[in-house]
Amino acid sequence: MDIKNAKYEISNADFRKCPDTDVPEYAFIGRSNVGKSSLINMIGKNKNLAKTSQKPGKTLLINHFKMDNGQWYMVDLPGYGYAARGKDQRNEFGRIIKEYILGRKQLTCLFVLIDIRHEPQKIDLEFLRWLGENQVPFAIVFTKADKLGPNAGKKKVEDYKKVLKKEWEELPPIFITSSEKKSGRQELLDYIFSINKEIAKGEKPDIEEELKPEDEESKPEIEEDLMPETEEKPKQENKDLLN
Ligand SMILES: Nc1nc2c(ncn2[C@@H]2O[C@H](COP(=O)(O)OP(=O)(O)OP(=O)(O)O)[C@@H](O)[C@H]2O)c(=O)[nH]1
Ligand SMILES: [Mg+2]
Repeated sequence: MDIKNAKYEISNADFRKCPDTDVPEYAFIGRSNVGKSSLINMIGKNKNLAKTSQKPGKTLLINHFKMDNGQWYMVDLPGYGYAARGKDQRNEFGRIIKEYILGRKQLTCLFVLIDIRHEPQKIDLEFLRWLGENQVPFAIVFTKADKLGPNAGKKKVEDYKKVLKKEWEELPPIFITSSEKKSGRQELLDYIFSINKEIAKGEKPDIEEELKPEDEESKPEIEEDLMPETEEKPKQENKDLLN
């Protein structure tokens, strides 16, 4: 099964102003530059759907993309962990993201993107822990798989799982993708469509809502660490998206 269409709808800094819908919504998050916007473009089959950039810190707002004439939505979020940003901006972005994740009732699954080349990073592990503590359903998407050979990529993922297993009883769904090579797209879509189908049937989707880290003690300092940093103000930079 494939998408019928994908269309940019709106950008917001406040989740309360996001579209008033009652359909499932899938958001994409991860460190700045990990490839969130590129992945949305791959899924949407349109390289101009979401704005991408070689420089980190491109996406600064909550961007809604209407899928299949409004049957479901994809949401592009700002990245976290961009060390060049100042503390105030980190907190501001942290607030935008945190409020969206905890407050948006339509959010059905959060895809957390991780660059397949990197060793497990503290900021990502802490973010996953925070999701678990707040019972936010999520899946992990490894990006930029084309940068490694298939075997090296699989090994990286296995190593990552080992690290996760130290903390998590059960692992979330895991996907390996390359927006460059357009790989992993169908697996992601199958997952999304299977959840949409369950929701349409009125069933509670069987996703990782109950995932909880084993160690409840170490609370991540999400306010501080969650967000990217830039020299620029978080102004309505996505004006070019508002078309
Ligand atoms: N080789 C390769 N490059 C990729 C892939 N996905 C994204 N990139 C590149 O990585 C850079 C960042 O991509 P974006 O999609 O803008 O990343 P983002 O996570 O949305 O970044 P922010 O909005 O700044 O947080 C761009 O130069 C992309 O071309 C991929 O699968 N393979
Ligand atoms: Mg982006």
